[in-house]
Amino acid sequence: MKPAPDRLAPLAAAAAELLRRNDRGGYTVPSPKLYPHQWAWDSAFAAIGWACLDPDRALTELEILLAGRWPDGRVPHILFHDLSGVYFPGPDFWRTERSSSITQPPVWATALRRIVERGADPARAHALLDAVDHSHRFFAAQRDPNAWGAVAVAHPWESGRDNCPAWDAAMQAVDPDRAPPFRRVDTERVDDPAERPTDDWYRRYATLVADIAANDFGPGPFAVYDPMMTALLARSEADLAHLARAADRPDLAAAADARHARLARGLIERLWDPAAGRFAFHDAASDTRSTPDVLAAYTPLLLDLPPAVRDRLWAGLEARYATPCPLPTAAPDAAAHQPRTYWRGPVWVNLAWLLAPRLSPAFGAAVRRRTLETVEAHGFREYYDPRDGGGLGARDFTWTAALVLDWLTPAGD
Ligand code: 2M8
Repeated sequence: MKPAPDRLAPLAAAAAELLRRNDRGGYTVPSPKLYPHQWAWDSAFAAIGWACLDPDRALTELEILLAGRWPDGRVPHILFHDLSGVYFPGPDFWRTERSSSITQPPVWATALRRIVERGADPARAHALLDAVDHSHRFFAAQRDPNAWGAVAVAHPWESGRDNCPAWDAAMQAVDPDRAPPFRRVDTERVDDPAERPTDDWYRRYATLVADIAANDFGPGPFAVYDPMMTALLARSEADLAHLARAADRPDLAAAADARHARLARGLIERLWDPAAGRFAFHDAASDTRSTPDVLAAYTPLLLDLPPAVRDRLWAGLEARYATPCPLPTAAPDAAAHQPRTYWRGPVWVNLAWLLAPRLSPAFGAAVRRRTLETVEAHGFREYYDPRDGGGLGARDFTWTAALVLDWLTPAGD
């Protein structure tokens, strides 16, 4: 590995040390205190960090993750390998053996491609392609009620953006009083409980978990088309196709290419909103479209979009998301914006990492530089205040460290 630029070498070393500390013998916990299990997209980002240190260890992370998938292909968003870790909701609440019953943004093909680029054993990586393909097929089968060629999430947790303003209206339709009894533990594990979703939202989350179990683990009443989930799956399909070609698996590559094309079309035909200049969300249950000004609405930038669409998204982000610490998860001038509350405003390093290479070159470089400065100044936090970069949520947060390490580790060595 080539050394990181000098000034940031201590940051890279600290990131590597944190990954090792959060390693539980093959999988990495997002944060020892708040999230003591294996989360799906966190694990994929962790693997990207591991690839800078030990590509074989990175593959192990994804092997363990994909081995946890259900017979229908879903990769559970949480795998509970060690039942001693205190977390709500645990397997009893999900009514499962050792996992949650929903999935998460499918970024494992994107991680796998990166790991292979970092020198992982191609044969071992290619052995995962059928599992990845299986996990991708789950989305068209169970998360596209209108057959639009897009992804509708069945629970806010499935999106990874638990209390994003995009879910506000659909969550109002969920009855908090039907929630089975439970006790939260998350609010005891952060400095300020106001940084977490409200108790009212937790009751609605819990109702949905019970509804999904009651529907034999098919989707419950919540079904909101999400441009970000759709874009991440489309991007993953492209990455799977790339890997399948390298593995000389033309059938797998053709299937992933076809799904990629369908998702890219679905995004433009169903969710692009020219009046707003960003992508829309669509509540399939109430047949209602909305265009909240949230960062997720810009994430189809991960794909090769028509230039006119790309330019509108770039203009919107540069006008409204260039906060001192970019990119806030909701536009600061949006009514729903809360700069210190979780997915309603704070900055998350995984979104900066994903989007920086897809922005205009100058803005992308600024996002990367300022994100690194923030982490250097405030540590590996879960999220950051967009006004001054102040650290929020969990400490010792894995994906922040993993993706910083990726940024600081030159490719091709
Ligand atoms: C957060 O979500 C979990 C539920 O899945 C929680 O709040 O307890 C989200 O930020 C999610 O995106 C993330 O994967 C997870 C673990 O870091 O925490």
